[in-house]
Amino acid sequence: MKTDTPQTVYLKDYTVPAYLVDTVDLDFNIETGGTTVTATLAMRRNPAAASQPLILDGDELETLSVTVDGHQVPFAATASTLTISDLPESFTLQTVVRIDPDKNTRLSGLYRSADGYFTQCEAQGFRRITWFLDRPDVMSTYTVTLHADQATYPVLLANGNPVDAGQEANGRHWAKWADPFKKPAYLFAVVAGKLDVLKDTFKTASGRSVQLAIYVEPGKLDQCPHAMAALQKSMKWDEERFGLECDLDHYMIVAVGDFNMGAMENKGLNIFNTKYVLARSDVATDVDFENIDRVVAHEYFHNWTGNRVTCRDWFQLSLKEGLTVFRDQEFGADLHNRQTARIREVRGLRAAQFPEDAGPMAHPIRPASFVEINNFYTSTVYEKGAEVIRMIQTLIGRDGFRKGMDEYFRRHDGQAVTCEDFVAAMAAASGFDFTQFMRWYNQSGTPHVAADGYFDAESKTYTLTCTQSNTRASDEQPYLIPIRVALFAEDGTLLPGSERLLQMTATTQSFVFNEVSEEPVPSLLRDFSAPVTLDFDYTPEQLTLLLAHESDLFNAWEAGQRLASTLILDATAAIAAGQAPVWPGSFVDAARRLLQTQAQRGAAFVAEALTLPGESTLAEALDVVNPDALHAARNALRRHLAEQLEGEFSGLYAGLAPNTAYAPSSEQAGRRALRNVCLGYLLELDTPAVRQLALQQFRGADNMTDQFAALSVLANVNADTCPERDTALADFYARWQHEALVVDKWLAVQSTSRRPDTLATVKTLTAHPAFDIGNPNKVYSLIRAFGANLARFNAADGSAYAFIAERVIELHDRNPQVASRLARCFDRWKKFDASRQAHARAALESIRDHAGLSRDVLEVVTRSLGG
Ligand code: B3K
Ligand code: ZN
Repeated sequence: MKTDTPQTVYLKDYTVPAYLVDTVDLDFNIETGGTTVTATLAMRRNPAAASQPLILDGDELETLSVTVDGHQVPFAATASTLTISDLPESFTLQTVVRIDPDKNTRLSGLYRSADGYFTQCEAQGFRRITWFLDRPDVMSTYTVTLHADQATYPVLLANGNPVDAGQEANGRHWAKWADPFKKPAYLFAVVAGKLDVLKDTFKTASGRSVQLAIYVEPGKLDQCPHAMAALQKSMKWDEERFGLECDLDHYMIVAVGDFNMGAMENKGLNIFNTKYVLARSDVATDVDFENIDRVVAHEYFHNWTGNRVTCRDWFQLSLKEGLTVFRDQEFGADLHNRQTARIREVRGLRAAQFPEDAGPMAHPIRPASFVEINNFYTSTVYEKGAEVIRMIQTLIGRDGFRKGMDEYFRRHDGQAVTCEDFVAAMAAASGFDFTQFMRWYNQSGTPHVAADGYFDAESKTYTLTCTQSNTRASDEQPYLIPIRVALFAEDGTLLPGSERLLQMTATTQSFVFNEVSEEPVPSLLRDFSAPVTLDFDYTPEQLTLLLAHESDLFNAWEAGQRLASTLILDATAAIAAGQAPVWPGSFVDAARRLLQTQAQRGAAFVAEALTLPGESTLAEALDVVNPDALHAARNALRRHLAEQLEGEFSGLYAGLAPNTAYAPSSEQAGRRALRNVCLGYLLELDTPAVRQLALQQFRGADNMTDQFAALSVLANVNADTCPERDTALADFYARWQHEALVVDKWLAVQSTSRRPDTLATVKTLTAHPAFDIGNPNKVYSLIRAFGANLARFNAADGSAYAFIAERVIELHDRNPQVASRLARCFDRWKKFDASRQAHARAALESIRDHAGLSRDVLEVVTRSLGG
């Protein structure tokens, strides 16, 4: 919808709905040129609300008829509301509307994709299908009938159970579905298409049999088994860990290539981006396989955390999202490798959520206001939200948390509730006082903790003093911060009895450790026990000790990241001042020792520990970022390590060569990850021999992980001519041009390249037949990924800012949600020098001043410009 004047919605203004909808009966007549939707709603006045007219939500609906109890009634319609006054206490409202899913480029509501029609209703897409009270606290029981041409759309699906089906005149057919569970409209879904299906079953703990089905584009059935196995594993895991059983007879997943986000948890009829369903070892990487496990689990877990208990209003989004991300993280940790999973979660949080929390779109995990709710499906609501849930578990223990979950469902099954309701159940089950903890829901910004240690040899005490500050607003209240700590002796042994969970509640607080006979090395925030930044004045020797000896592998990794960050940031300053960076030998020695711990600590861990902090994470530590110097500094350290450890990297590369047939197991994935990290370092040397080595791996690989890793390192080769690079890119496209998800990888590997000519390449690729601005995956792979390429997006001449701004304008009306995500590339523009800021401001203003800007983009751009 074009902007009227975008309204801000406030949490504090919440009121209960004026009317309730007990049952919904929908009839879809899908025809070429338009779909007619007849909605029959059994409604009644909400006894809890004051008497007022009925105001229904709609968007781009052509209204054909409105009747109440079978009679035409007067109504007042605007583009987004339909108002009916003087209604009885209870009544049947019937509306008939026409919609045009073939022209629905926003992919919200009912829309067309290659193989048929699909829906996306969260957050407010249902109103693009029919007039409704489109808010999550209106829950109803649905029956749905679909009519369509049988040959073109043989598969007709809706939520719930199939109850009837039949033929109609003119080669058409129909199917009727009934969902026994009450649900909010955002969980509604239908599909009409020509799709292949993989079927299986799951037997629940109580012995019921659930029919499972995964629907995909014809010809893709051999890419479904991994997702099916993931679904079965998720169902089992939720029974074991949380005692939660699947409540459905039918659980369907439908994969679609045009989808705005990852997947959607519609009751019994999940709709997924193909990216999180399709996998086969030659087309999907280890990371893809793991992501599919996580996303399939995530949507399945929503069946309880989101669907059975849903959100009262959209401000409570983290109630279901933070909790469900935490659940999928735990599932992933149990299924794969707990410690590297944690490392990757934190890496992701630092790369995306910390910058968000420090930028113009910062918001608490429960925002207090929004203009467009789709702008708040953020890494703060999701990933920081999951960290907040994790802290609850840390504070009350795993058993306490499980009891709290039981209590939550005992109290709220079938309801639409708030974050307070969730925390109250946790409090009731554990006896823990969460009053102060609730600030995590209401304050934004990443808290900072400064820690200082004092050892008193005489009293054998070690006093740790911590001071917290909120980086955004000094007038905000201190948080309850759980800080997991252990103390280490100089020889690297853990001091007995020193492992503690500190609960920091004051702005400044001291914690005393007794019976400490030597000055210890504190290991702070073990397992990343709170989403904060933490400083302690470590010496490089202390960090080296933790990297080598800390048994909490997260903090061992963290020590390495701290060492590397300091070096890179110092080198950035040196390079900016025209000096050469200096690298201490001790760092190389530490890296060398790290390589030797592969057998004990696992290849996956070593791979993570050898991966330097990313540029966007490093940039957050700087007041003014010189992106070129930062980029040069990080790469210089990589090259230095490669030069010093060439023998080790080559040896490990050879030693880790595949010795069994490919399987996406975490053990094998760890070996591949480390081997490919070695390859990456070797390519820093950019000799003819290492280029050949990469090309050999590219050609010889029997799996996408190794093939793509080789392609990625070649795509970074900076030399003007690099035949290996050109060959690999060309061969890859020639081989995979018909696999859309692999083409996405091909686009992303070029848009994220370090090469200085990347913008030119990206521009050229926008005209390539492989690119389609109407497909979100393509836009994310080529354009948005480029926007996250710190050095290239922040080119000094502002050319990349202008390019992204043009793409945002090109997309804002066609697909506001995707355009708005693209506009977020500008989030950190104020971190750069005045000249870059001037270019970025001009680009943002060019978007803002575009006539009729969608409110999604307008909200992001206005906030970015500081309005
Ligand atoms: N709940 C959906 C996200 C919907 C996004 C709407 N803009 C997917 C998920 O979190 O599981
Ligand atoms: Zn979710």
